[in-house]
Amino acid sequence: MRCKKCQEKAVIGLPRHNAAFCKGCFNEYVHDQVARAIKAQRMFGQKDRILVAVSGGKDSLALWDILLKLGYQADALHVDLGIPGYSATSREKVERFADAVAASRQAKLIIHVVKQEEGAGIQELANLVNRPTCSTCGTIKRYQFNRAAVERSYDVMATGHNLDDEAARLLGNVLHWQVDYLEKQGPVLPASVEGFARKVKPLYRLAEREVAAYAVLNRIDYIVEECPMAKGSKMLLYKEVLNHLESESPGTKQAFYWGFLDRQTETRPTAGSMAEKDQASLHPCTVCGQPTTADVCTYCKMMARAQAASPR
Ligand code: Q46
Ligand code: ZN
Repeated sequence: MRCKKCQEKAVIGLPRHNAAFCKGCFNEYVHDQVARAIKAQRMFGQKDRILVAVSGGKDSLALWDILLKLGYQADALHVDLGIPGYSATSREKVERFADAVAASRQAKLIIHVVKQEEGAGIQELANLVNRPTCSTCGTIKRYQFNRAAVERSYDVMATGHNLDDEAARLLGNVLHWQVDYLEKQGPVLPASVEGFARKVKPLYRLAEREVAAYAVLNRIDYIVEECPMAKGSKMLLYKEVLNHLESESPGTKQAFYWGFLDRQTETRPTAGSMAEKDQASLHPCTVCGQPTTADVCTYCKMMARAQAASPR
C-alpha cells in the first residue's frame, strides 16, 4: 500500500476516501480536515480563546494537540469524576500531556475535582440523588464546562466528538424521533444567550479510527479503556451497527451525518432565531445565576438533593 500523495509506504488506508497515507501526509490530512471544519462552520478565529474539554481519551487529547499545532490559543479543562480505577489514570494522562506538549505552547490545564467541589465522587452523588450515574455526570460536566468557559471569558468551548460519535447520536435521535434534539444537533451550538458558552466540535469530519491512528502515530499517551459506566450504553450499540454498515459499504457514516447537516442547513433555525427562542424561556438560576428554564437550575437542584440526602 502506497501513500496516495507522495508514494511513500502508507501507514493507514482510508477506504471511505479511497486513499492511503504515509505518516506525514496522514497528519496533513487530519490537520486539513480540522481546519476545514473550523472554516466551513465558522467555529472560531485565530484570535479567539478556546477551552477544550479533555477527558484523557484519544479524541479530546488529539483535538487539543491539533488545535495547538494549528496555532490556536487553546487551554483545557478536565473534570476528575472520582471513579475508582478510572479517573486517576485519566487525569494522569491529561496532566502528562499538559506537561509534555501543552506547556511548551503556553497552554493551561484547569482541573475540576468532583470529590472536592461537589463533595462526593460521581457514583456516590448519583446514589444520593437517585439518578443514573451518566445523567448525573452529564449534568455536572455540562455545568462545570459552561461555567469555566463563561467565568474565565473563553470565546468558545471545544469537545472531541468525532464523526462516529455524531453519526451514532444522529441514529439514536432518528430512531426515537427526538425532533428537538435533531433540530439542535450539529458541530456548532451558538452562544444563544448571555451565560451560555458557544460550543463546537472540530473533529466531526474525522472517523474514530482516524483520530485513534493520529493519537498513536503522534505518540499521544491516552487512556484506552472506556469509562466503566459506559458499558451497555445505547451509543456503543449504535456505533457497532454503523461500523458494520461502514465495513460493508465504506462512506456510510459520512454520507449519513454530512447528508443530515446539508439538509439541516436548509431548515435549521438560525443562531438569531435560536437565541430568541432561548431568551424567551431562559433566565438566571436563583441560586447560581447560570441560565435555566426553571427557577433553580438542574445542577443546583441536584446539589441541594445530594446535600439533603448525605449522612451528617
Ligand atoms: S464519563 Fe460520565 Fe461518560 Fe462515564 S459516567 Fe457516563 S457520562 S460513561 S461520556
Ligand atoms: Zn444553578
